[in-house]
Amino acid sequence: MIPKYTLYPYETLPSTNDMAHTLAQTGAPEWSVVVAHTQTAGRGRLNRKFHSPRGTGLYMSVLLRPQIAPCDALKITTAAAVSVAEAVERIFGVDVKIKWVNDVLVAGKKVCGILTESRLSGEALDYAVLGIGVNLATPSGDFPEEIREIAGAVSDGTGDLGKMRTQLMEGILEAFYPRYQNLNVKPCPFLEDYKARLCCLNRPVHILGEDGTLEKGTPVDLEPDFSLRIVMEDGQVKCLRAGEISLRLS
Ligand code: BT5
Repeated sequence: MIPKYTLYPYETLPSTNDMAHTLAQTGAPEWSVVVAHTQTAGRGRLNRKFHSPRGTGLYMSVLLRPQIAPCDALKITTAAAVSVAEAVERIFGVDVKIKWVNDVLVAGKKVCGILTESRLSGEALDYAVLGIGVNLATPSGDFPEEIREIAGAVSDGTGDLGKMRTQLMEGILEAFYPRYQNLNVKPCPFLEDYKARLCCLNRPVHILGEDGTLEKGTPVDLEPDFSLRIVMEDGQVKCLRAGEISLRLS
């Protein structure tokens, strides 16, 4: 089922996430959905840039007001990753994987990034903005040099990209809605779906720490809180949470 959403469409925005924060702070209800044809300051985690060229991407932010503990906010991102994967697979007929924790891959290339930003009111979660950027097609003139090796698209660019954008946006909302309603259910009902799509299990990876340290290890399992159980090169076993580290596939 698709949630009853209110669409805020824009031609150009600095960032759809910023606009969703503005809506949240002026009292907009959840399922307010901001989309833009292009973003001039689209961002990823740690203020990294998310390249958002006009016409070839879906850039959307969903305002949510979940009744969950702040420590469970990561589940919004993981539920969204599985939902994007499912919708892309259904609509474009391609095989979709997830690179822990928030990247969605097709043929080993990143086709989507997800950025969830939550705000607290005292100790409780006030609201969350779920930002999703999907490359529908490769931009004319290709991706910029710095991401050419890693970025990909969900389609070959033939067909009506405008129609695809709407179809994908609704497909993502439809797949996300039931998972969102079950965020408090334990054990997490979408953990196995997420794990089945993980591309990093049982293969060696580089682990980049927050402080810039680089270590090698092999992720062997996903814990119930979505942290990764990793056997480090020296045999030590560590459970690492998103935010503490990022992975580089070797
Ligand atoms: C992300 O961060 O991938 C989260 C991106 C979220 C973007 C959406 S678009 C709608 C909403 N509004 C926003 O302002 N943001 C959200 P992260 O895991 O930190 O990855 C960032 C890295 O991905 C960059 O440093 C590049 O290496 C790479 N990258 C940038 N643009 C890309 C693109 N279009 N496709 C694939 N990779 C990209």
